[in-house]
Amino acid sequence: MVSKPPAGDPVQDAPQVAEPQHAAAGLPAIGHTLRIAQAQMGVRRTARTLLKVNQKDGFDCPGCAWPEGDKRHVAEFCENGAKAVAEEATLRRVTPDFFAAHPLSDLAGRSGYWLGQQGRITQPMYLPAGADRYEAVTWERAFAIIAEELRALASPDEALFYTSGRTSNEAAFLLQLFAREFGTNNLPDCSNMCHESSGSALTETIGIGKGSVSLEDLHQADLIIVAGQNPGTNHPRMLSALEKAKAAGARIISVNPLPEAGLEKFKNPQTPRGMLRGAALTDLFLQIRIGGDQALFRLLNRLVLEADGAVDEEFVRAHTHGYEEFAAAARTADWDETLTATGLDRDEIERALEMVLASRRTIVCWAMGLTQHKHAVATIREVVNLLLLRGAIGRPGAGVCPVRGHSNVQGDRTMGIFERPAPAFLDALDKEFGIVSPRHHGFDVVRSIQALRDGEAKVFFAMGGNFVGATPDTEVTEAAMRRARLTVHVSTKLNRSHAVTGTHALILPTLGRTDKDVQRGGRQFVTVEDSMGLVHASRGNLPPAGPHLLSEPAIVARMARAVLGAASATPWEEFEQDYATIRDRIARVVPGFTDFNARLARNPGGFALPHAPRDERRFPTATGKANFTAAPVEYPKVPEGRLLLQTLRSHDQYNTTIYGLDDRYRGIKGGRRVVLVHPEDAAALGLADGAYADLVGEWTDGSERRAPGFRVVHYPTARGCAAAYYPETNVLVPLESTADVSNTPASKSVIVRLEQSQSA
Ligand SMILES: Nc1nc2c(c(=O)[nH]1)N[C@H]1C(S)=C(S)[C@@H](COP(=O)(O)OP(=O)(O)OC[C@H]3O[C@@H](n4cnc5c(=O)[nH]c(N)nc54)[C@H](O)[C@@H]3O)O[C@H]1N2
Ligand SMILES: Nc1nc2c(c(=O)[nH]1)N[C@H]1C(S)=C(S)[C@@H](COP(=O)(O)OP(=O)(O)OC[C@H]3O[C@@H](n4cnc5c(=O)[nH]c(N)nc54)[C@H](O)[C@@H]3O)O[C@H]1N2
Ligand SMILES: [Mo]
Repeated sequence: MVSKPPAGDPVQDAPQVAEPQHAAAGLPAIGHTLRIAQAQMGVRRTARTLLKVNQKDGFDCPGCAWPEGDKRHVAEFCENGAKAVAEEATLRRVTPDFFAAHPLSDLAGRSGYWLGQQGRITQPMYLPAGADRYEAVTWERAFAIIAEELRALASPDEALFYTSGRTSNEAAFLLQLFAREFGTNNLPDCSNMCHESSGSALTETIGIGKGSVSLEDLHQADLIIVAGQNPGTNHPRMLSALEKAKAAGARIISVNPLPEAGLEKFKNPQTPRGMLRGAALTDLFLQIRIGGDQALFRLLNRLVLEADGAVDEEFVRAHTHGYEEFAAAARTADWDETLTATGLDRDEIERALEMVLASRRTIVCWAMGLTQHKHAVATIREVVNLLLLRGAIGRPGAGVCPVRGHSNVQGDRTMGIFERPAPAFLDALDKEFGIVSPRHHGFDVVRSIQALRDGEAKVFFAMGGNFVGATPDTEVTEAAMRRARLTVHVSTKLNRSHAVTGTHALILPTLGRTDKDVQRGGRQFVTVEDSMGLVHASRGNLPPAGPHLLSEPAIVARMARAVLGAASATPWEEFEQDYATIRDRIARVVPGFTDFNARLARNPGGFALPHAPRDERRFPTATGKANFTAAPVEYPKVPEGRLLLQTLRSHDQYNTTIYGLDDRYRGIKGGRRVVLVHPEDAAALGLADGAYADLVGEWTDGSERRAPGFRVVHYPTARGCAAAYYPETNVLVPLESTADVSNTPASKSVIVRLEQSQSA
């Protein structure tokens, strides 16, 4: 039976709090999954859909970017992947009648949860200037509106083309081609808020902004350090890899301000033994203060330098650059300062060192806990320093493993979705299509918001995502978006960005991963690249959510024809009819994709892209070697009586898409406005468990930002730290608070004070 979407809104936010759990993904996870899936899809559709997730003839899970192993299980998905599928394959529909019943003012007052629960959008919708309701519009008219606005711009750089990481390789390639033919590199993407810091740090140090390990490497590792990541919720299938590594003798260190259930113990639902007993995963839990990681790794590096025979001298000599300068900086690492920065004790760091020294094959995995800080790039470079000292790159079972978020965020970047494209990429693109791409850099996410705010940008186009919901400084961002002339969203479901619009606005409904895609050239598939650089096909098998939907490649192709007209020699129509013709072009432009179509046909499971450091210990950096770096150690300094807040995901959401109100492993349900605080910090602030507080952000320029009415939860986080969910707390992150170099919003370190509030 399919349940109705929630009727009332604003959703009652009344958090109930129980003890946090200590194990993840056992039987309750599966029962929970089926209940959620059946409520959206019904029983038959649930069975038909879930069995196709991540199979060689099926579709790529729209959840995370974790790779599939070569031997697939019948059910190659996790609880949260099933939720992602159910969200998309839902039978609920948002039709023109829905928009007639809900004027913009009504939509703007709804929660993100309510908006998402209404179902799939079925027709193109237009909000004319001054109107209070979206009305149905034909595709032709929609593209004409876009063409008119884009052509009226004083410069192509007044347009912004955003991409969220679910977009396929084919659609992403077309979108960046269109933007460059049109004349701009303004291609901000969700990566700017996500792993940009990893890309920046890795490109500089090892020459390629991607991870260097495969699943097989994880299985062979001696030591896996998981820093700043919550895989039990955000990459549940990674737990199987950790379990396998452990069974083969690996040890695991987790570095996190929170004790995350998935890392403590894993009850594998795919093995009978795992389900019953569960495997303890973490050997050493370093409960670090938020932002203390650079200091931790710097001290570990000093200790490795001092330990007898611990440096892989042959590797350092043959493959690296900058060792002396780095070693001089590392030798100054100070114990006392490190203990202050990390909140750890000496014994814990010494135990970590022993494990590092005992391991020949070390992998460091990380996610948003490292990337979203002011000193994120410096932190990740310090991680690389450790691996270089130990020769742990380009050796089986060792390397860097930034664990990506969106299922194709890595592929979108490979396809050229980047505001700072490499000249060689543009040269190849220009040669293939006979165009002249602009060479000057475009705007990233934060610069795009500033450009809208300052009137420098006037048209905003989004290929997926929820730009105003996901970006920082919500009030500033929403005001900026309202200054746009035209906003266009290619979307599957409703979200906040459809309610905060420019002078006029379009919603263009599109096929999702699970939908069957048939074009004039027959049934199509698309391709994606996972977090480990494996490229494979994805084929939906469900009847599309409605007869009016267009695929993402079709939308870009038609928009391009409408905007560029006869001036474009690109065969947009052919691209729309047969995606294989897009792949032929990708093969000629993007390194590593030679014979793209033929290789896909030969390898149903996909193929691996080349990775010079991993494959041949070759480092394509400016120096031709892997670069050691020596930045000053930084960590957040928090004034007396303040806490350092991280904004993170609950177990029941996908970024701004809220699946439900049950953060099961942390024991919080029924509401999302909670702030997790250490009991002793809370006591010092006079805040009992269950008290309500406003979170007041304090920024260096003296400005304040407020998020009212959060229930205080006494929780075993690191001292001096607090945690609350994103996107409710995005209002607290100043637009100017970003990481050095990568310009990623520092969403994991916001200085806040807690003010007792009356509102519950
Ligand atoms: N179900 C589900 N899956 C998802 C997503 C989702 O929303 N839901 N989102 C997808 C996306 S786009 C992404 S990017 C990934 C995100 O995956 P994660 O990065 O795991 O997501 P967050 O919830 O932001 O968790 C950050 C983790 O880092 C820790 N942390 C915070 N600050 C620090 C610090 O200073 N140091 C250290 N060492 N740790 C810290 C937090 O306690 C938390 O465990 O997941 C992807 N997968
Ligand atoms: N405070 C704070 N802010 C953060 C973060 C944080 O940890 N803290 N994390 C950041 C990170 S890591 C990321 S990746 C960003 C996420 O930023 P986004 O990627 O912009 O946000 P999502 O919530 O993933 O986007 C959800 C919307 O995508 C649309 N959608 C879903 N599937 C498809 C599809 O197949 N095609 C199309 N066209 N549309 C689709 C639906 O309309 C849905 O409402 O948020 C960032 N913001
Ligand atoms: Mo992300």
